[in-house]
Amino acid sequence: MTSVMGVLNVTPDSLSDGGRYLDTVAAIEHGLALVADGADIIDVGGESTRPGAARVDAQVELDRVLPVVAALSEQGIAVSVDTMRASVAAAALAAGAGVINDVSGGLADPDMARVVADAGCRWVLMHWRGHSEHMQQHAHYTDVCAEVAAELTERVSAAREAGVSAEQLIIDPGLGFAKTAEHNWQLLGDFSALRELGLPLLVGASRKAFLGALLAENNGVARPATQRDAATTAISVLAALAGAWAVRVHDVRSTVDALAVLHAAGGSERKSNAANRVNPMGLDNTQRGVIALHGLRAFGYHGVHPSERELGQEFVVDARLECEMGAAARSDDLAHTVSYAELADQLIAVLTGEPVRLLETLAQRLVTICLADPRVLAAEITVHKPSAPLPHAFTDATVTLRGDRGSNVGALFGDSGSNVGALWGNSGSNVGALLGKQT
Ligand code: PMM
Repeated sequence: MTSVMGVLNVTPDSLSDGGRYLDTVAAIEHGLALVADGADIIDVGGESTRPGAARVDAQVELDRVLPVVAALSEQGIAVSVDTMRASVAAAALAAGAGVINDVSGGLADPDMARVVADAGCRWVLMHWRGHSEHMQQHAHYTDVCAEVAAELTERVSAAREAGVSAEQLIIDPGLGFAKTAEHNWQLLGDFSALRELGLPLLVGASRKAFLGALLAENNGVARPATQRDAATTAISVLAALAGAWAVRVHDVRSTVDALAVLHAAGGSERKSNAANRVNPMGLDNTQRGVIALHGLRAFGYHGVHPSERELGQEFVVDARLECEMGAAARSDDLAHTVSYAELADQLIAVLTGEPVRLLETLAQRLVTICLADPRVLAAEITVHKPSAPLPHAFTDATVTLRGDRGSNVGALFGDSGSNVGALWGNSGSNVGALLGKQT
């Protein structure tokens, strides 16, 4: 299920809640209220990023966010901090935050990648083209979906080069940041280019100006920010159907309610465009099945011993995928199911790729690959290392790891390990498709 990130702006000037929670006590109370409403994580920000906003001093930002981060974290609440500054991120992490939500995608502060790499925390890389004062000057694209995906790919590469692992990263298209309303709708209509990055997706549409414009009065007056929650909730549902990892919203309760309905109706387990085409309502037409691959073999260099790193050895993988396969069963079309040939290629690429020390880590990477397809509801991987360097007679050494689709606070902080890739589809499911557009 898609997680809900509640917005807590400790600022005087944010778009819809500026000034309401500038006082520390009021901010903490609001954070607790968002949790009571069902938020999975609270995103605490101390610097407004509304279009045209000027920057604040690092110390001012710190003074605003730190007591709130500390108070909420102390109560066991999952906290992210919305900051572009490495110094603020480091202090917030020390105060208990578990996620850095960096709207600049690491561009604003060259030290951010090091802080994140050292902490091993999750890092939201949002698409960004410059500070709020001037960002709308950069809202020029030929193909906004392709360009946003390409620029985020660069940010992901830079993060990886700085020592941040893929498991730490989350991407965000940055709706409203150097984007016109039309750009935002195009991005929401087609996530396929972003999906190619293979990372969890955060969507932040809440109360943004493009919704005010959509809902404007006949005389052109935009709908006020605080009256855009129903439209925001509709986007959150569409984002969840498209496989988003989380939505960032002000009105947590209505979002949680809407996602509960989606879940009860089976929508959060049916993100496949293909499945929806076969049965657009799709509420009672699912069939679960198992796809398995046994004895997939490849030569790799994983292991703790230097000799294993140097000489390599054979690894064998068994994969068992629990899948939604009603659409394929009805249509007899390979496009409607998980291709085990393609899956095998992807698993082999991991086996023969970057060496890791532990079979557990290897198994986790393989589970993540399996769960990247939205039709896979659960995946179990067994990795065999029959030639492990043991001074005894033995036939096999294995590790088995299972990952279930779904997200929770543990998953947000990466400690369940298996859900990172799970929230992305790779079968072409997207909002445009859900709205019946050709993509
Ligand atoms: N939008 C705002 C602030 N932080 N972070 C992420 N990751 N994604 C967003 O879309 C985003 C963000 C601006 O909205 P606000 O002023 O209402 O908080």
